[in-house]
Order: sequence, then structure tokens, then C-alpha cells
Amino acid sequence: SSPKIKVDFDQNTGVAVMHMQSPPVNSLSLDFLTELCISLEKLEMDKGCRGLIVTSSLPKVFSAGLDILEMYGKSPERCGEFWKAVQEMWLKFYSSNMVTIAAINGSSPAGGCLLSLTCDYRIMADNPRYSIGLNETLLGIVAPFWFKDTLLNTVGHRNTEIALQLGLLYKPSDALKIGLVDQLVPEDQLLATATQTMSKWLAIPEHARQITKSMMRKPTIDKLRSSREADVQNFVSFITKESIQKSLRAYMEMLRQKKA
Ligand code: CO8
Repeated sequence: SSPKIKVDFDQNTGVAVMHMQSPPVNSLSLDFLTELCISLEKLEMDKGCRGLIVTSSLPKVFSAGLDILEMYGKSPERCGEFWKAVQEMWLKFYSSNMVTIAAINGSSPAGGCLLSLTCDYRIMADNPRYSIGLNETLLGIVAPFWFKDTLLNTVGHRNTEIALQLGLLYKPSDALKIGLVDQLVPEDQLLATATQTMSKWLAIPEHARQITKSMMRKPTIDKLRSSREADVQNFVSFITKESIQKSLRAYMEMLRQKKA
């Protein structure tokens, strides 16, 4: 199959742009998650690469989040394998030594929002048709503690409490208000702005910045690292419940209806 990720690396600036291109909506399947991790690892190991911009090459969608089909009608073993890949993606991106910037050029629900939250900075296209947030409760499922922690670290306790319970999907102007994104720009200026922002971040003495990033994120990362197996078990037993499978089915049906 064709690569789901295209990486453009500029050796002169040390900045890579990762374009997600897994049609129709960049949903995070096991394959796609694996490819994301491999791409990141390669860049991480390249000493010349100091900054990473993550964006989508699909129209209107940054990432639709976890691939719902990976959580529906699958064996417990397969669900466990999938969940390990979700954990791995989060651990790798959240602990990256590079400066990471999300250039959010479309909707970014649930796992898509999580991916952007792993970055150091988020710039979103100012289009009121796009939305971003952790909408898990709307699917009848619960955002795991490390999704919650990542949001909490970004927008604070009160905003997280509201956002997670109501499963809010924010339009860009509201996302900016609570700090879920850091900046809005017209869509045609998104990559240029991300590149300018990147050079500002890369001008900071690298070692000092990296240690600071790690200091801020380490407690959150260690929490999952020390409980990965239990978190997998928890996911598998939750997602394979008949009532949860029913919720997912209803949600997929709703997506289909909305389309018709
Ligand atoms: N997974 C699988 N397929 C998807 C997904 C998805 N997340 N999202 C969309 N699709 C499919 C649609 O069903 C549709 O398929 P088809 O063409 O066969 O009918 C196709 O992609 C295109 O979708 P749309 O027609 O809806 O495209 P639009 O451009 O109109 O809208 C959106 C794009 C806004 C992304 C819209 O598709 C949408 O809202 N999707 C749902 C997003 C969502 O709610 N994702 C949540 C996933 S759950 C998650 O990420 C975290 C789970 C944590 C687990 C915790 C358990 C313990």
C-alpha cells in the first residue's frame, strides 16, 4: 500500500514536515500508528533534525482520531495490540526531544486532538467549520487517564472537567480562548506561520530547552510507562463489553446518517 505519511526534511533548517495522508480522514489504525512511530523514530535518531511540523495533506481533516473500526468487533488480542500502538504513539510524540508543532488544517476530534496535544505548540486554520476536542463521551467511551492528563497539562483543571464530561468539540475561536490551541491563522498561511514559529523555538539553546520540556512532561509520561500493561487490560475489558460495542455501533450509524 502507498505510504500514509510523507516527510519533507529540509537539511538547511533542520526542520521536517510530516504530512499525514491516509484517506479518507487520517484515522489512526494499527498500521497508520505504526507508520507514525517509525517516521518519528527515524527523525528522532537523525541528529540534523531538530524540529517537526505535523500536518495533514487531506482537505478539511487533520485526523479523525482512533480508527473506530479497530475497536469494533475485534478480538481481545487484537484490541490489546491496537492499544499498545496508541500508547506507543503518545509516548514517542509526547517525549520527543525535537520541537514539535501541530499545523492543524482541519477537524481534529479525539485521538486527532490527542496527537496535536503531544506537540509543543498548536497553530490552527481559522475556519469555523473545523473543530477540535476530546469528544470520547459522545461515543459512550471514556478518555483514558493519560488523554485526560495531556489535556489537563494544556488547558487546566476546570476547562478539562468541562471539555471531557461534555465531550466538547471546539471551533477554532473557542479552542483559542481556553488555550487548546495557541494561535489561529488563515489556512493559506498555516505552514508559513508554523515555519516562522519553529525558527523562534529553535533559536533557544537546545539542551536547556530539551531538559525543560522533559521536566514539564516526565511525571505524566512516567505515569503511563509504569502502568502500560494495566492500561491495556483496562482498555480491552472496557472496549469488548457488549454495551460499549453497542454505543460504537450507534455512533458509526450516526456518522453514516449525517452523511446521507
Ligand atoms: N474511524 C473510522 N472511520 C472513520 C472515522 C474514525 N474515527 N471517522 C470517520 N470515518 C469514516 C466515516 O465513517 C466515513 O466512512 P464511509 O465513507 O465509509 O461512510 C469516512 O470516514 C468519511 O467520514 P465523513 O463522511 O464523516 O467525513 P467528513 O469530512 O464529513 O467529516 C470528520 C470528517 C469530522 C472527521 C467526521 O468523520 C467525524 O466526526 N468522525 C468521527 C470522529 C470521532 O468521533 N473520532 C473518535 C474516535 S475515538 C478516539 O479517537 C479515542 C478513543 C479513546 C478510547 C477510550 C476507550 C476506553
